Amino acid sequence: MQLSLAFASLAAVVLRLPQVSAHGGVLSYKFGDTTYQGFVPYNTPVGQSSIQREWDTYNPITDPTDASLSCNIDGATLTEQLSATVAAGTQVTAYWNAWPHTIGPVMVYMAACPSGCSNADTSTLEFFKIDQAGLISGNLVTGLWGMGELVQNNNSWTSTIPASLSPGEYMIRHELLAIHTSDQPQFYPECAQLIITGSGTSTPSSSYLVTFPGAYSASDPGVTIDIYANENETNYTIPGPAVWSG
Ligand SMILES: *[C@@H]1O[C@H](CO)[C@@H](O)[C@H](O)[C@H]1NC(C)=O
Ligand SMILES: *[C@@H]1O[C@H](CO)[C@@H](O)[C@H](O)[C@H]1NC(C)=O
Ligand SMILES: *[C@@H]1O[C@H](CO)[C@@H](O)[C@H](O)[C@H]1NC(C)=O
Ligand SMILES: [Cu+2]
Repeated sequence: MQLSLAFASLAAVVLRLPQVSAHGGVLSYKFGDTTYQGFVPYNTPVGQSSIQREWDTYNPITDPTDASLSCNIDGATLTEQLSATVAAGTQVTAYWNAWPHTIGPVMVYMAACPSGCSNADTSTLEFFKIDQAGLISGNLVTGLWGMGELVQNNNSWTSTIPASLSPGEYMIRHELLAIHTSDQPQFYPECAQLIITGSGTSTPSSSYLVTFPGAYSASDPGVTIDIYANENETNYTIPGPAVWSG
């Protein structure tokens, strides 16, 4: 009995490894000099405390209108949900697992949480983009992408929180969009909660604000794209709104 149970759990681990190694997500963050561990997926949320919202799988979301596109599956508030207190203007670095994909853009969004982030249904938040990198040089297939730069840079991405941003509670949302498969996009969104401090007074106007789902559609040129059929193209249109820099 004990032996067969051990075999069963071993089999479960072995079966899970391939999908785990093929994809992933943000495992930790650094704000200024302070490191915060993320939620640990594939583990129970019970007893976990993190600034990150819960996410349960390394697998991508492949539908640009998926209900979980805001903060991954399932984006829930932890019972011991933390928020990082960070001054506007601070650099934020997100660290992924050993990231397997190098083709596609990196996008970073924030959203104010008018009623507090821990109570927020993330699909109702109005996100604005603070950073992005698409096709940096070369062509769609052999060129350097934001995601390639992320891999070269220790599987990490560093952005700056706009210095003039008005203080308050915010969600920060990192997103990778892998487009190396010609049949479907792969979205990897990750959210964490922040309390922004400072004396800034700026907030983005409505033209910068989007919701997830809502911001993207399958007909966006940067979402549904066969890079191999257009291998010599050197232009790429990053989906979503323009970057708001404060
Ligand atoms: C590379 O990333 C890991 C986290 O994945 C971090 O612990 C380490 O400090 C980073 N190395 C450098 C040189 O930044
Ligand atoms: C890209 O350019 C190469 C060299 O000119 C050419 O052989 C190839 O057919 C082109 N690919 C496409 C999809 O047009
Ligand atoms: C690149 O530009 C062409 C011509 O303007 C356009 O048809 C195509 O959709 C663009 N590609 C992307 C990925 O935005
Ligand atoms: Cu993957």
